[in-house]
This record gives sequence, structure tokens and C-alpha cells, in this order.
Amino acid sequence: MAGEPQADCLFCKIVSGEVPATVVRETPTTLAFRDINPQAPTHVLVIPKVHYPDAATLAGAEPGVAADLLREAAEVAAMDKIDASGFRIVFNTGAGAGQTVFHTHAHVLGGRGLQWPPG
Ligand code: D5M
Repeated sequence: MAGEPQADCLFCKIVSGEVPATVVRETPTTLAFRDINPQAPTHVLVIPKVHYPDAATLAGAEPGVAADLLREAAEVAAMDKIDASGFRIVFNTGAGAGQTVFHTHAHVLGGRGLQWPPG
């Protein structure tokens, strides 16, 4: 069922503690942990604890939790002191956009100059 943990989902397993992660922040609705393959000095993933495959479906079903993700992304940037120099919040949405894990996640990237447009 939408929103329920999925047995084959890597990020649901991180939420449950079955798969370890370097957790940097946690709220009742979200978890933030360091990306295993960082693309910048700060590269943190912020995920909802509930399972929705991407940001669009999460926003449609649970807009309050989607707002929590954005708030937590900003908190991560402040925590790592990248908020003053600028940072990027990315939701890859769909395989064609590079999404590989189909549990909503915001990439928070910063700590170096970021190019635009992204690749
Ligand atoms: O981003 C999926 C991201 O998830 C990608 O940057 C690697 C990261 N990843 C994959 N496995 C792990 C674990 N176990 N811990 C932390 N980070 C992980 P996407 O936008 O779907 O391409």
C-alpha cells in the first residue's frame, strides 16, 4: 500500500535500521544521512520515513511530509555551514533523470562551486 514500507526498498531498510547509514539528522517524519557516493563535500540525502517512489507522488499524497523534507534539507545545509555560500536541493524523478533508488530522496549538495545546467 502507498506509504507502507516496501520489503525490497533500500531506503526503507535504512529507516528500519536493517541497513546501516551515517545518519546526521532525524525527525518524526524524516531521516537524513550521508550519500555513500558523495558528489560534493556535503552530499546528504533527506528521505521521508514513509515510502513513496518519488517526490511527485509524495507531494501529491502527503504534502506536509514533502514540506518537512525541504525544511530538513535547509537544516542540513545550516548544520554543514554551506547555507551562506549556496547549496542545491535535487530530486531526481524517474529513471530518465538519473533516479536509481525509488524511495523519495532530496540530495543536498554543497561545499564547492556548482555548475548550471547540471548534466
Ligand atoms: O540517488 C540515489 C543515491 O543513493 C545515490 O547518490 C547513491 C545513494 N546511495 C545508494 N545506496 C546508499 C546507501 N546504502 N547509503 C547511502 N547512500 C546510498 P538517485 O537520485 O536515485 O540516483
